[in-house]
Amino acid sequence: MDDEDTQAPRAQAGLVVVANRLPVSLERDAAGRPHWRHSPGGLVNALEPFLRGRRGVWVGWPGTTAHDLPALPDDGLRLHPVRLSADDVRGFYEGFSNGTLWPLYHDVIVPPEYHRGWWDAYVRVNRTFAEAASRASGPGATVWVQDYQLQLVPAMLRELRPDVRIGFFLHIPFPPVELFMQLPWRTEIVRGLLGADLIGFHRPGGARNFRWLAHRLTGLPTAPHPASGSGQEMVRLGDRDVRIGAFPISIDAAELDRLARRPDVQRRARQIREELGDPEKIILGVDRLDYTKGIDVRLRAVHEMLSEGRIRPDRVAFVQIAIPSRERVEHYVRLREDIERAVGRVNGEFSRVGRPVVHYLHTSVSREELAAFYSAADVMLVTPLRDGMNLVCKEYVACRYREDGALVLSEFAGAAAELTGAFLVNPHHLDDVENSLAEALAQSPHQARLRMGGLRRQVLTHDVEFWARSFLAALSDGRPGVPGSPVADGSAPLASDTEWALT
Ligand code: GDG
Repeated sequence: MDDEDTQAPRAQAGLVVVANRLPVSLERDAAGRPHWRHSPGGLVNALEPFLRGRRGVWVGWPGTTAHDLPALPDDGLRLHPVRLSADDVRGFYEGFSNGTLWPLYHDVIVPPEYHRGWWDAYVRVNRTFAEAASRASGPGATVWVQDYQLQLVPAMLRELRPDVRIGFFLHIPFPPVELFMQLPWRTEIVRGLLGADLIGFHRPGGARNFRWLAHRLTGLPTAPHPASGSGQEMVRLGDRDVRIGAFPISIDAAELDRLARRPDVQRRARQIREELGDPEKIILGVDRLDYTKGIDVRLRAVHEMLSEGRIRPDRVAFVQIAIPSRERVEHYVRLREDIERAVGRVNGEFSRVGRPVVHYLHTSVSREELAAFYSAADVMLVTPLRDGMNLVCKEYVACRYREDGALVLSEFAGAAAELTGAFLVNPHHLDDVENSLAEALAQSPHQARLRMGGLRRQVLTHDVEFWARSFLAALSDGRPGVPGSPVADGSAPLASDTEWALT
């Protein structure tokens, strides 16, 4: 792959997905020779049929700044790489995306940093992505831009290519109005997004916050979308309407259900239980090692329950899989130290030789191994302080084909709105987490079946294909988005709904 690859006008496509990362990563064999490996994920699985069917292209960064890379795989899904320099990665990715936007959009759990240099890199790299998307798009193509790293791409692309249809989906929460207003470049971001024809969020609250901000920051009029019952709203931009709606993402539930039923996966699940010393109950956490995920909350709850004798170290094992993430960003380095100290503390106080209470794996595991862990776990503990959706909880449910097991889920995950049969907890309220965990550990098989049966009906019928299809249908011909996700739902009023002066 040489520089020309990123510049050449390749075959143009009718459907173009633009995401920060391509769905491949670079690996090296024993001799150090580089090769590409597909990184399968829900998004790729969901979009692949649409992309293949329409000779689609995926535009994204290959995840390395190295030169002289091997040719990208071409197995029907065409990949269009965007080249980034080490400076771009520092300013755009580690800086503005993960040091400014990520914490700002996740309730400022850590303070966001505002640096002009990071913003400049964000603008520059968004332009590079917009240009690449423009080159990849055939006349009148549909372009679907993904996530917070690329919020300026819709407007930049529209300027280059007024003929294409542009959709944007935000995978993380859209913040409350007061928090978004901190951002020195708030108007630029809103204008960048308004370049799209359809802007999708996980939750109606995010859509509502955005609509309100778009009006306040640009003075543009807003109105409910005329398609009755769609729950969508519009911002009117002269001769063009931008639609705003909620499209809760999901997983390839049938694929995971099948995987979990495989005899080798079930065998591995039994083996995991044996390897853990055959405890009565296995509690599981699976997350990217991120401060939004509330891994510390779980460890505090488990520690306190052990101290109070509410759970017994010889009867319960807690497995935390923490996937390495953003390891060059300072807050993540500190988080890892804090979590590892907390794990050490619990084990130091409560473990016996050869029998730790907390089994902490700082690694990623294969899809099969993950399904085996989900199958082995009696209780899945998902306690983010804020999460756009959270797919892990849906994956656990998809794997519980026997309708057993229990899900303890934070109210602050987007998924809580759908998974109402979970033990819903406020992760800021330690007693609440502990009481729910105790209840989940003690529930009868009958109660488990009732709860899990309901959760499975939701997850198996609202899968990632449903999500992609709903979004693309709304983008292409104006049909309503996801039923049952109206912007004006009955949820508690947000700060944006209150009297709030803009100075
Ligand atoms: C963002 C938003 C939103 C994890 N460990 C392993 C592994 N995983 C996979 C899980 C799951 C995915 O990673 C994590 O997805 P989440 O949704 O839980 O969290 P984020 O990465 O923060 O995702 C989030 C999502 O975007 C989609 O819109 O739901 O709110 O923050 O699929 O299975 N996969 C494998 N090995 C691991 O060790 N194979």
